[in-house]
Amino acid sequence: MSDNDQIKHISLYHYQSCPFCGFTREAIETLGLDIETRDILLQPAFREELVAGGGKPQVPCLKIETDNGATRWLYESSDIIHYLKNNTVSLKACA
Ligand SMILES: N[C@@H](CCC(=O)N[C@@H](CS)C(=O)NCC(=O)O)C(=O)O
Repeated sequence: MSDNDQIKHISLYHYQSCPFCGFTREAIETLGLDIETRDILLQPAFREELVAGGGKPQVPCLKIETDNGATRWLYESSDIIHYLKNNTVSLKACA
């Protein structure tokens, strides 16, 4: 997957008390992005998806699905925020 691929859907795997998740949610809000959040403590099925797809239960993790059927699991809050700042013009929430 390249950063130029068209984004079809993005979801953030997280939980409320995780500080790194908090930084990431704040960045999403500041950027005005409309992104689905999936709490892995409230919904064990989300934790299973994260481990099966991403390989480990670490949060935050961004699941990026593209129009060509590719899926990328992006860990590390700083990498996630960098990605969102540079690749998400099409996800801006309507005012
Ligand atoms: N360097 C990572 C740290 C993330 C991290 O430590 N997350 C904790 C929760 S606050 C976690 O998921 N721990 C469980 C694990 O790593 O398996 C980041 O900035 O995203």
